[in-house]
Amino acid sequence: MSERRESFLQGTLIRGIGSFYTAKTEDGRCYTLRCKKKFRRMGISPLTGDDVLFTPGEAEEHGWIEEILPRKTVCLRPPAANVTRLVIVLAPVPEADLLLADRMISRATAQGMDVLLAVNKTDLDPSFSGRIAEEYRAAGIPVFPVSAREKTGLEPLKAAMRGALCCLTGQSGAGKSTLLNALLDLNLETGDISRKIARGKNTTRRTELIERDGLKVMDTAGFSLLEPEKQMEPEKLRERYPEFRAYEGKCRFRECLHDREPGCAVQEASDRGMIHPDRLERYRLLLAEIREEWRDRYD
Ligand SMILES: Nc1nc2c(ncn2[C@@H]2O[C@H](COP(=O)(O)OP(=O)(O)OP(=O)(O)O)[C@@H](O)[C@H]2O)c(=O)[nH]1
Ligand SMILES: [Mg+2]
Ligand SMILES: [Zn+2]
Repeated sequence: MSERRESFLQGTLIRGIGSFYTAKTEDGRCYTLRCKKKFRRMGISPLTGDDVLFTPGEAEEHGWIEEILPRKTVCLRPPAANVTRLVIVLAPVPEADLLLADRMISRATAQGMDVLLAVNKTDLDPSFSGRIAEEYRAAGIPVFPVSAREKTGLEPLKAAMRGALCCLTGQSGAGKSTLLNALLDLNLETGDISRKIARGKNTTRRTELIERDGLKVMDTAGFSLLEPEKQMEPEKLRERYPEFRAYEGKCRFRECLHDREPGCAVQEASDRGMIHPDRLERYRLLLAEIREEWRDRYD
C-alpha cells in the first residue's frame, strides 16, 4: 500500500461538478478526477477544499481520487472542507438576517474558525456597517465596511483574508461574487436580486476555490435558511459566544445558561452596555431551539 501511495499525486479540490472534481497541485496544474466507489460506501463525499491523493488519468481520461486527507474543518452549508477563516457577507439589501449570521458564527466558532464580517453595499446605506460593528464589538468579530460596486474598503478586507483558506458565505444577493470580482479582479457570474427572486435561484450554484494575489478563497452559493443543530447539548451554545467568556463563573448559578436566570452576570453586563442586547436576545432564541431539539432527541 505505502509503495502505491508514493505514486499518487497530491492536490486540493477546487470544484466539483456532478461526479467530476478538479484537483489543483502545488505547481498549479489541474486534473479532472472521479471519486472511487469506496467513498460512497463509507458515506464520505469529497468537498471543495479537500486535500486529496489521486491517480491522474492517461491523456484525456479522468483520474481517480484515492484518498481524502484529514480535514481541519468541515462545513455542510455551504459544502466546503478545510476553511479556517469564514467571511460572512452582509448587506442592507436584501435585508441582513442576523439570526442566520449568528448561526453561522456559532458553527464556525465551534470548529475553531476565525470569523470576519464584510458589510457590503455601503453605497446604499453608509450607516448600516456601524450598526453591525456595534452588535459584534464585544464578541471581537471584526467588521469590514465595503462597497463591491464602488470598490471601496477592499484593501483592509484583503489584508485580513491573507494567510488562511477563506470562504465567503451569506445570503443570496448579499454580493459575495461581486465582492470577489472586485477583490481579485475576476469575472465570476453575478445576478441582480429581482432576477434571483423571480427564478427563486442562486446565481452561484457551487463552491469554487480561487487562488490569486496571495489569497485562497471560496465563492459559495448563498442560502437563507440553516437548520437547527441536532444532538447539541444546550450548555454548549454559551461557549460559542466570545463575549460571554469574561463573565464565566460569575453568575449566581454555576449552570446558568444566561436565559434570564436571577443573578446572571451576562444579563448584568448587557444592562451595563457591555454585551449587545440584540445579540443576547438572538442567543436566547437559538438556545430555545437547541433545547427543543435536545428534548426531542430520542423521537
Ligand atoms: N449597490 C450595490 N450593489 C451591489 C454591491 N455588490 C453587489 N451588488 C449587487 O447585488 C446583486 C447580487 O450580487 P451577487 O454578487 O450576485 O450576490 P451573491 O451573494 O453572489 O449571490 P448568490 O450567488 O446568489 O449567493 C447584484 O445585482 C450586484 O450588482 C454593492 O457594493 N453595492
Ligand atoms: Mg454568487
Ligand atoms: Zn448567566
